[in-house]
Amino acid sequence: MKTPRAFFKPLAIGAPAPYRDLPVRVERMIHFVPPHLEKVRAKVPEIARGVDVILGNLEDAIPADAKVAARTGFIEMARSADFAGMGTGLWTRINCLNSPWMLDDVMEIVAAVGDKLDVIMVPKVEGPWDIHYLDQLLAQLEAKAGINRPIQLHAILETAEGVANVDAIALASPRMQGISLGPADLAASRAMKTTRVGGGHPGYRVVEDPHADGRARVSVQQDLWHYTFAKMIDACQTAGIKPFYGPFGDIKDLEACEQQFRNAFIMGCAGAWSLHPDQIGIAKKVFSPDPAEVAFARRILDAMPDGSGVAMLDGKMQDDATWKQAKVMLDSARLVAAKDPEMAAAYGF
Ligand code: 1VU
Ligand code: MG
Repeated sequence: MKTPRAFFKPLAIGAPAPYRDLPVRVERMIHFVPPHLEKVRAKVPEIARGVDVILGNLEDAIPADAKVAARTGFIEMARSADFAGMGTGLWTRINCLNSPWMLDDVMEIVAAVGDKLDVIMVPKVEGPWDIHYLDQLLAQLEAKAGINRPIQLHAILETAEGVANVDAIALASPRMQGISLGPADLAASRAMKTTRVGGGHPGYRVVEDPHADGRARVSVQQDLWHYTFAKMIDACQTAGIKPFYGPFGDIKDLEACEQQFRNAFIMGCAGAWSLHPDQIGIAKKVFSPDPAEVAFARRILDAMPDGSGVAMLDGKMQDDATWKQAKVMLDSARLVAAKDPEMAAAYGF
């Protein structure tokens, strides 16, 4: 383990100093695009205007014979627009560390467009050693390319071993920006008996006790992901990085997608992935605090100007702890409003 003083030292001569704090950014949706498809790539500058983050995916869902085309397509895509100028994050998801493509993904992309790249998403992270490896490699490549701000790392939590090590992954490097739950690979790694990408399962439920009169027993679907979310969110918030929900694969089931995203938002996540244009609006709506909740949060802050003491609002007790919750809500709304004029109007800012 590094000493506290060494933690923030650049890992290569000439590499930029690591961030002490996360850059302040709104990241309600990480929109996935397949960069080997010229038709989709052509739409990227337009799509980028309507999302918080655009991500060129190189890993799963890209056919093996299109891996190189996806990498060169991403480089083209990165050059196709001024993402920073429009306030949109530019990310890529590289292939996993034991694949034949990962090394060239990182080396070629950083050399070509490293100055435009905000975050590298790393799949199937098992432990802090995976992050340490990339931390060192990126420092060397940044130094070589003369990049003057660090490229951040985002881990996908999608193996049983990764979940067991999530605290150490979150704390592995000052490059860590956040962690996403990857429910599809995680299900396979855990030998869960599912064939879906995120969301609930009709077989995973609790049934009430039998009734004496024999009437039907109520049975309710439960949340398969609650334990993992809670563990991931605690790890991220302890480390001062951001937790995210990952993919929701039933593209046509917008209602279930919205519910999965909302569960993540309420539990503390900053955003989710959008795999299809139809999921962008859902993420925008869910991960922007609700104007009615923001209005109530303002009333709490107004009722307790110095954040201490006790007050009653609509029959509900408020004290220092609800003041802090209200502050989280209002700070988050202010961040969203600074980027999104429509939401700023809805909040009355
Ligand atoms: O109307 P057009 O034909 O011009 O456009 C189509 C389609 O090309 C476009 N579109 C997209 N544009 C930008 N970004 C996208 N992600 C995107 N997806 C689709 O929208 C128009 C309507 O599309 P559609 O409803 O006909 O949908 P398709 O059948 O064409 O595509 C559906 C899939 C799911 C295949 C497509 O959305 C996609 O490839 N999404 C990304 C998938 C991905 O990145 N998967 C990996 C992450 S999830 C993971 O790793 C764990 C499982
Ligand atoms: Mg995966």
